[in-house]
Amino acid sequence: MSGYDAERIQVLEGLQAVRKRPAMYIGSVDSKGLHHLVYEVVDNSIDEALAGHCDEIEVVIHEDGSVSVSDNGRGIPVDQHEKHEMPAVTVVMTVLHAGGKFDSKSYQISGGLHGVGVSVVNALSEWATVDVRRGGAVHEQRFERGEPVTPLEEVDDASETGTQIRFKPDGDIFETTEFSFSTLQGRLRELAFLNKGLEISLRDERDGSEETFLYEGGLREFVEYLNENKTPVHDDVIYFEEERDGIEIEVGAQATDEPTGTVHSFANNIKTKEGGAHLTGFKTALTRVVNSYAESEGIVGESLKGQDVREGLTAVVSVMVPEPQFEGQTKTKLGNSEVRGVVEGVVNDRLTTYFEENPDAARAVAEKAAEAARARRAAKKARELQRRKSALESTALPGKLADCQKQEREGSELFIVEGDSAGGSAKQARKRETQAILPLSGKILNVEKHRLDRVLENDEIRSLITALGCGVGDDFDADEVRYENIIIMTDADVDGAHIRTLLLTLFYRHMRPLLERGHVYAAQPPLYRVRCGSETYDVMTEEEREKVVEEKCNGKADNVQRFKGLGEMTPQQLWETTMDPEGRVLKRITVEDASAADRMFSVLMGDKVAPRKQFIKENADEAEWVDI
Ligand code: 0RA
Repeated sequence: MSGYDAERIQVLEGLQAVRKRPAMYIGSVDSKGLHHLVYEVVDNSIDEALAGHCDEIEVVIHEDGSVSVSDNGRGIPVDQHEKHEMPAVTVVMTVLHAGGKFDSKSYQISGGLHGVGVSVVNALSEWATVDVRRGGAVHEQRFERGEPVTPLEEVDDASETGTQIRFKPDGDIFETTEFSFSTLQGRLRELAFLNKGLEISLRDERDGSEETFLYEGGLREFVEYLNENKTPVHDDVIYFEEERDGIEIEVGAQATDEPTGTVHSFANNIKTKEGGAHLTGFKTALTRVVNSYAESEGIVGESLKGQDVREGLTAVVSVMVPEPQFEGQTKTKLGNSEVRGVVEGVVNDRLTTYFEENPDAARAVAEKAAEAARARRAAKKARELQRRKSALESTALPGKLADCQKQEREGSELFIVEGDSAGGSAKQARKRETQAILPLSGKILNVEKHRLDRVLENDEIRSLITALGCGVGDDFDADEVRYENIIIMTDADVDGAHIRTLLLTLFYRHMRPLLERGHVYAAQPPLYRVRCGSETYDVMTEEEREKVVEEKCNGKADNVQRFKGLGEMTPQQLWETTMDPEGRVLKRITVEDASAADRMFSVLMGDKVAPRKQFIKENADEAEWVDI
């Protein structure tokens, strides 16, 4: 087999692979994928423009459904390619990954689905042609489904240089082959903003519509365009560009009176929807520079957050990075970590200078941010107020509460029960007239063990506050409490200890008068039930159990049952041992008990690790539920 035949087989295999799995190369075969074909070809001309050899690109939608992309660059080389034994332009048109991805041009566009190469477009086209104006002649070649059907031929004389690639997408591959003027218009306009001085025109021969984009002002004009229907709070767009450490950075920004703002970011002409290193660097520097300006001018007392500074701001950040790494779900997040610091440094320096030279813009941006900060704080206050108010005023009792029939406080009791299963038993066991049951889900409390103000946001705890009816914190009024006895009924295990500590801390910090007036109790469910003949004895501790067996059963009980938890008791047992006012044992919780719980809570939930470890060592039993 000659080298030529081997080469031909390789090319055919490559084209077949693309046609077999087109989505792997262009993302999809819907309208989005279809338009990607155009962007792929345009990207090659933009590369030629970035190299400084091209300033005009023309895109035409033809009547036959094909699209052509022409540029006035140097023209793709037409001389024989040594390795591939065919003209270089034929290599670019037919060999996968040739002419882009793997050679290291200064700013290759190889993010996401871009940069797969013109050969992929060719493979997915019913037909394609390339015309290279170079060396005084027009060189032309035609392809069908990616395969050359003519040799590269000189078809005319040419005085200028340039490349035109025209292709008709294959209807066997694409769901739709109809190009949209407005879709192409949007991306081409964006590319013209991003590449200042580059003229990009779009013509639709189906209806004669036409538009040309050329922006000498780059991102300055992009921001003006974005703010066209908004009200800027300063006249000029903040603008600068700089190359540092091999990275080109261009920024345009202008504050408006809008309630929201947007920072658009791009890397190597690709819109980085997921942001990345360049966006982070920009935001950090922006926040810092506006803060230091506001401070030096006495504009704010408190510091401005990033969100304050960006409120109403329209900004575009564009970077050109030699070897961009695109990450994230949609490969639209710039991963190159070195870019962050470079962008931050450039924006720091240039924005500081800009503010010194343009005090009107600086003042407008800083005052707008200060205004945003004031509004943010006021909104937060209002939310907090509303939250407290609704916690206090909410008259609807929580759905999980099984209230008692008695309306008066005197003689009524609320059992706060750990877990829905024990709650269910308690609801069956209770004396409806005077006893109310509120089950608390242990799991929910366990995940909320961080800060007490967060605990107050917990739905279970809010239910409790509503059931008690006496408010919390500043709104607390002990006279409003709906029950005479508040009985915490938890298991004698780690989770029970956690919930008890949390509840006692809540009472201690936010409803202390309830403790002072003696309203709060802990139920004392027994650990063992000892049977001896017709007698049963419920006991709280192992010592007690031994004593009962020794003294009441003459050393030998008929049966000893260990209660593992409240949920394991029958409603009858729960009533007899824990809830029946005649037989139960309650422990009244004093302020001192609750204060101990509060201290434990503080030590265990606080930021300091050393006292926490010490405390856990000393109180291994009670503190078992804490992660260190
Ligand atoms: C490689 C080398 C040279 C030009 C190009 C690529 C080129 C590719 C495309 C694709 C679309 N338009 C293009 N324009 C140029 C030129 C090398 C030289 O002349 O020295």
